[in-house]
Amino acid sequence: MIVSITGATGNIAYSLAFRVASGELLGKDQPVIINLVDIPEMEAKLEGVKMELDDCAFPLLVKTNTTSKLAEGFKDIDVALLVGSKPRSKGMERADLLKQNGKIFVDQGKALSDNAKRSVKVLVVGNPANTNCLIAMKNAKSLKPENFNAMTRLDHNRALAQLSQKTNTPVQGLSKVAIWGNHSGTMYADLYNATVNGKKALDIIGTEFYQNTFIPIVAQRGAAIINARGASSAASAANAAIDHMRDWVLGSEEWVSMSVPTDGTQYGVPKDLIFSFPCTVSNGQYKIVQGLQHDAFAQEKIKKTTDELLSERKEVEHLL
Ligand code: NAX
Repeated sequence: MIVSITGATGNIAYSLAFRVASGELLGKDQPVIINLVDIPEMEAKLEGVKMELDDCAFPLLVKTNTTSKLAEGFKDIDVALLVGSKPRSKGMERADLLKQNGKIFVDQGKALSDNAKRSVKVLVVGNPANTNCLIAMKNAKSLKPENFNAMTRLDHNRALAQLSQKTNTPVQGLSKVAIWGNHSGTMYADLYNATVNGKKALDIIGTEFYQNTFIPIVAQRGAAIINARGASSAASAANAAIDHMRDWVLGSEEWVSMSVPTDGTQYGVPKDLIFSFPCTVSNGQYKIVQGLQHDAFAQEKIKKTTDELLSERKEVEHLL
């Protein structure tokens, strides 16, 4: 299988590429070709990443290609991990970031449409991930919306980790955690159905702690990492990208949070957004978990994150 990684000389890719090559993404018996894609100024550095991948002598790594041409980087690929984007510079407004990065995803959507396999699975990691994903999807005229996801798995994993620590329970004892909405501070980390060794999580941690401590910790975790490490999440983001794509390809009966295209029929969320829901996956197809109830607190949270996604979409309407 051919896996393309954009932003391949960046921090996340420096962890991601090596884990893809070692078989952690597609399985320990699946040979892979990796296409490392970045902008022309990064070509020399791309070669350096390739040299290090070569030097690992990964048995499953058939070949590594480096390129700054999207048509080459996306030719016949099975998996696209779209990590590359511009970081927000000093004084830059979020709207400017949306517009600048939005343009990148117009070109990438078109190039995927023209070059990738029809069955390609595309995961957008580069921020603002949900809206970038919408732009890529809308510009990939010959692919289906279902080919496109954005990443909220890092938020999902952060919620699992916090619940694990609070209840002193290993992660494998936890189930049915969900992230709804946007990969941003407005995301809704939902524990209403979550269980800890089969018992209701909320009965153990209490609603007060859940609403006033747990939710803000998960929502602000990215900023806390930057404060502590002096750099944004990289290895944990790469790990989440591996988790998301591995489950999408190989399946998951356990709920996993995936930002997927909406069609207007799911939990009252408007059509044409990329919105995170709890999902299960089988045969390479994700399915949104159906029939969940939302109380007034949950409804308000979901409305807030939906409104944010609608306002982001408005900012980039001309790119869709
Ligand atoms: P870096 O700044 O280290 O790397 C970004 C890379 O993208 C650079 O190599 C740059 O040359 C490349 N790039 C820029 N424009 C490109 C283009 N048009 N085509 C291909 N490559 C291009 O950032 P890094 O720490 O790796 O983070 C990458 C992205 O992930 C950022 O947008 C970041 O905000 C986002 N994140 C998303 C997360 C999520 O959960 N969805 C969490 C982690 C991370 O914050």
